Amino acid sequence: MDNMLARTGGRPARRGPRVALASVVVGLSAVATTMAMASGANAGTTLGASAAEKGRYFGTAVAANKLSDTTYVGILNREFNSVTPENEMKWDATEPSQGQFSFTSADRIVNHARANGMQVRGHALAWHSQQPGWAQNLAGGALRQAMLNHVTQVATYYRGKIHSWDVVNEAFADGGTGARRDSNLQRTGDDWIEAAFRAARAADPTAKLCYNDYNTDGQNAKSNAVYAMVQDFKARGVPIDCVGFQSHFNSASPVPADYQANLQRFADLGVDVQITELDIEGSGQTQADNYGRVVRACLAVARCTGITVWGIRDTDSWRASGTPLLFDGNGNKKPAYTATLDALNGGATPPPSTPAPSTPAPSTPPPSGGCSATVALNSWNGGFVATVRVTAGSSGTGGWAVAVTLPGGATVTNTWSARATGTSGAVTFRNVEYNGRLAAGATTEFGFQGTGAGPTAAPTCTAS
Ligand code: G2I
Repeated sequence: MDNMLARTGGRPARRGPRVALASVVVGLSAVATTMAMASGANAGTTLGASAAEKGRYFGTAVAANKLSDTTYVGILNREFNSVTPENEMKWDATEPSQGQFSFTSADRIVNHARANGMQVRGHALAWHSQQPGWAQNLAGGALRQAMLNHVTQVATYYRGKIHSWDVVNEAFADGGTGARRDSNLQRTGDDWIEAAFRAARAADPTAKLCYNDYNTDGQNAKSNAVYAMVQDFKARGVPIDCVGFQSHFNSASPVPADYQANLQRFADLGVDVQITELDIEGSGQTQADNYGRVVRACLAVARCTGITVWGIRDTDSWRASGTPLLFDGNGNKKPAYTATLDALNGGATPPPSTPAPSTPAPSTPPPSGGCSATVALNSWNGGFVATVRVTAGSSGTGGWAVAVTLPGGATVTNTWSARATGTSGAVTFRNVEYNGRLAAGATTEFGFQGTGAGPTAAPTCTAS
């Protein structure tokens, strides 16, 4: 980790496949420029650098329309190494009309992040709130298909650029019941959450997939229900990698006494935990002490991989009157800032080491000789994403070709981790430079997206 941090200028190196690594490389020259211009941007003197020394990220929610505010951007670039678009990736922003996607505002944030070596948390793919009007008016199968298409399209568009996605946001009810929140999505069936996670994994196998919620920060009926869901998902192989704890605190909803224990019990289920929307209303030393507690709790949990505050200056907050953030309206550091930085620079804890997400290993044994391929299909009305797993036989492969037959009317529009010959009918996908050579029994994945119906016949694989 030390080497990686040195190479990334104190920012946490991204784990994961080539696509992700390329983004860090792209970001490096810009990071160097930024850091040369910034004063005091050394490890231990900014939130991001200090968190990186502990193997974590420190992020903030960002609003695209503030990226022209020089004070705002100055603090953002100096202090943070992760961003979450505050509203720009929500359903109403990204698909204002059904099937018409709009990524302009979200792209401004993603491009700023990548140019400055920051990670991006995607927020949020499926949520009962901030739905476009057309989705609010849907129900049943039509809504389910629309939601899955939305998840697929947005996660595909940002494939390789997102560190973690809030796949499903706030799906459980408040109060003591532990029930699901009633919503149009919930009324499509209890399995809507796992369907969303499977679609997100198929669309972007490189992002960590999170469930995100509030009032789950301590042990209570709501967090117990989320815990049971995560436990069930892990047992059944539903792809989930992380749980986000929003951590919006004030006097009515203070930092719970069992905050750290609650993070730990989720981590013990085999997921990362992240503090995703931290803000604490108050002022002075009391507020500072609370920030210190939250940061120390994260550092004490090995799989607590990062902290995001929900805005930069108090005036940027959704709860501005509660002055809940680390910088005042003029951009000056508050006591809460100092307490946060001190906590990040405090006691040593082992950095988290978590594997990159991966799809479950195939249950079938590797074929003898040659290679085999299986297709996982995520379809909606008018389109599909296919994820193809290639498994080398007993001789391994120097290269491979997978032949797929598409039904009439279907067209391949996008391919990743393979090169396609043809776009309709019989289409052959060949390995790219880095994934052709497979040891005996080893696997690799590629994917393609298309319009029309996806393939139904089994693909054939030829090794070379
Ligand atoms: O409510 C705080 C957060 C709770 N967890 C999920 C987060 O996504 C949520 O963020 C807030 C944003 O900070 C607000 O900025 O979500 C709100 C909506 O649920 C956002 O507020 C909206 C206003 O309601 C809209 O009127 C406004 O057009 O912000 C929009 C953009 O400024």
